[in-house]
Amino acid sequence: MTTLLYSFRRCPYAMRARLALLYAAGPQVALREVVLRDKPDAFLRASPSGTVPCLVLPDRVIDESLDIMVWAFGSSDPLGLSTMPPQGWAWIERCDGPFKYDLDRTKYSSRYPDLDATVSRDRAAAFLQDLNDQIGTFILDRPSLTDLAIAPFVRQFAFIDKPWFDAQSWPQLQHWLNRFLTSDGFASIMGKYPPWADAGQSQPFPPKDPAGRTNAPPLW
Ligand SMILES: N[C@@H](CCC(=O)N[C@@H](CS)C(=O)NCC(=O)O)C(=O)O
Repeated sequence: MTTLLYSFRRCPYAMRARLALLYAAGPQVALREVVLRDKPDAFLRASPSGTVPCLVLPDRVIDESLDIMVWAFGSSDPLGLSTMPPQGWAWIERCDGPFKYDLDRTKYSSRYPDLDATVSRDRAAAFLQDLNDQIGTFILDRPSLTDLAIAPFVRQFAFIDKPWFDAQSWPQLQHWLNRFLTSDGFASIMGKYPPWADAGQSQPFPPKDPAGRTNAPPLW
């Protein structure tokens, strides 16, 4: 049985899983694009949480994006991205915990009528200020899984109000995000696939490059 990846193009958790599969440059998986408002039965049977990404291996299911990243780099890691100090995991924890909490309350403020969205945005901005101060070229002193795990969430925040994001004094962060958004890797993980329905066709992922290879592109 081939490995299946249930994914959703614009989900930042699914993006980080696809980035890890791309940069691990292991065997292709069969990607199934899920429509979240109409989840296929096979996905709901496979996924304990009903969330994407969800990786279905012959012997087990991995339902958490970070676990999928670790799994991908566990089998191959040509760029050494998963070799990183505990500091990297601490940044990811801040991103997935308090930053994502405030990001959601900034982006979907109408769902939280009792909260002041500017307070949420200010708290998210404090994290981004720290991240800006941390970034040289990458978050750690060399490219790592930390960049892949966090970039999709900074992207999500930035596009809530891109002119506002661009007007902040976060030059390292803005440059880092821009390099990510314009990279070959980002283009490779953002291909558009038709939604998968039960009994539909999966798509091989990562896509092959023009030379027919699935080599990892250089990091941004
Ligand atoms: N902890 C999970 C969270 C994944 C998650 O929340 N994904 C969202 C999409 S961005 C989802 O599938 N939500 C279910 C829904 O909208 O029904 C992970 O890291 O994989």
